[in-house]
Amino acid sequence: MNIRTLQTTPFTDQKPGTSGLRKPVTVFQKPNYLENFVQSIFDALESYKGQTLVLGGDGRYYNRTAIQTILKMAAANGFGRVKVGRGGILSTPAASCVIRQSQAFGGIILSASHNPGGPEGDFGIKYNTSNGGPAPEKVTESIYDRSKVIDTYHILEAPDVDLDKLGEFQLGSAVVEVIDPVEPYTQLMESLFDFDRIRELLTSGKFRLCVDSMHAVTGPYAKAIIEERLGAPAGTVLNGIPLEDFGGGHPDPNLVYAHDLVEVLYGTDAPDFGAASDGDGDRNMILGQRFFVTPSDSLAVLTANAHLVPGYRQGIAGVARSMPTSAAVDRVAAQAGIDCYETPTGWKFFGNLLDADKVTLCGEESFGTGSNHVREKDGLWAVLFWLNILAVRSESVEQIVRSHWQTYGRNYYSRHDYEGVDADRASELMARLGQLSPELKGKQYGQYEVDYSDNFSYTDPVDDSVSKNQGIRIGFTDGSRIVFRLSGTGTQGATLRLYVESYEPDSSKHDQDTQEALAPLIAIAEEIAQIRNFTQREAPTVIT
Ligand code: G16
Repeated sequence: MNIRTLQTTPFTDQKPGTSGLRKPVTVFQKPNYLENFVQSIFDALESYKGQTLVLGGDGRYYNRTAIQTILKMAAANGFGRVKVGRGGILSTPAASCVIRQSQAFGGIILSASHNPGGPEGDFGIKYNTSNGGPAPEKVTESIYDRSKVIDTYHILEAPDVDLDKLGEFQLGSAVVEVIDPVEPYTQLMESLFDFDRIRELLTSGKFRLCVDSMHAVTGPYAKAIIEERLGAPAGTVLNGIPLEDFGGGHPDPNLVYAHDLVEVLYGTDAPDFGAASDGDGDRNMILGQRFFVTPSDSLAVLTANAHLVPGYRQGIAGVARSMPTSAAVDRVAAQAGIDCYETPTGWKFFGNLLDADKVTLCGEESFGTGSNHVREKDGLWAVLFWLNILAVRSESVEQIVRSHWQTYGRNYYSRHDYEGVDADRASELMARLGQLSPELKGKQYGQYEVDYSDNFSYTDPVDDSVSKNQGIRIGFTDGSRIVFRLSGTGTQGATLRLYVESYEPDSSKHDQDTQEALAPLIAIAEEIAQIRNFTQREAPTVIT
């Protein structure tokens, strides 16, 4: 066995963002860039010798190369077993599922999620702990600290492992187990949802659906579950073959980037239900016939209907949403008498709440919804949850959402993204807002009076850890809000996110166009933050 210890020098830019380290592929291709970060992960961990590591990614360009390097480094660093998805594939929720089922020490997931792939696209890497969830901040901080001083890494000199053949292979003193990436996840879904009832709906001839995998990782999962197990006709899954560059697309399931699906669902003779997922399978977008369900509403609807789904029939302990997510779910929680937690953006913040059984369902405005079944958000899980509800209620998506608004009121909600703007100017905008915000309380803007304004800080109720500077919130006395944050997942310049929300209890006013309903608040956001001036943009790049 030939373990080599090689000299290296640190890179200064390996600070993990909202969800791991994401950079252009060309950055990861620099000599030792990947090796440094992987060794920094291992150096930040303790007592993993002889233990199991789970490894897989969304199949984007550079996935296979990175997997061979990580396998050899894991073996050289003393892991006993590495479970890797066949072809190097594991969707992010499937990786979380395998970590939990196999009681692994942790896992490494290779993905830049919704960011484009290919030689000119992005790549990413993140570490998940034994609960199956993204490493908490204290772990990502130690990985970053280590990356700043690293001087050697360990790697086994060995031939590449055949990733396309299921089975066990010896790699130095470690065993590499190539596993079916789809089956463990499918079984988990079967244990949560009423597959018989969903199958009845999908084969009834009265219900049509269309699922867009955007040439990303969910293709094989969606085909196996929706077409093969649940009997939907072949061709239900669009763009189902994963490609290293996602077919040149932007695998982000929103109204702008999932245009193939949007055309179908808003076209003539549209199906009853449409859904899309992102690069690594953790995000989802839900559409009815010519009807878009906002992710915030989706979380609220799933919570209100959870008793209809076998896996959640026993009740919901509580719910959580990220701070910029609309407060629609808060109203469901209040009526149900369960706790509702507000966390910073980033799925890692839900981990402690889920582990401590304080919450069962959680979600984010950024097209992420999930539950305690894994510790990642889960795109196909959300699709199956919706299908289960539709099968039981025999109503359309639009009817279900409208009756939800009638019961709880409607939270008009939108996010405006200014992508790839000048990073310094974006930081100046945020710094200026940080200075202004303590003085805004009581100020009047048209009919709106500022109730509170702060830079969101979160104290984790389980371990008391504190996360500061999580976004500027400006709340008005009628419950409306505007929130400003800089994205932690972009790789070019900075992305400014503006989140706008207003609450309308009166059901006779639930038919307004969202942008029109929010126009006064959007104008106030511009007045306070001077977005055009700082971003040099007349309009957002993406509106969701
Ligand atoms: C990641 C995180 C999410 C977060 C999203 C957007 O999602 O896991 O929790 O909401 O990024 O983050 P930001 O606003 O900082 O760009 P994903 O799907 O990219 O892993």
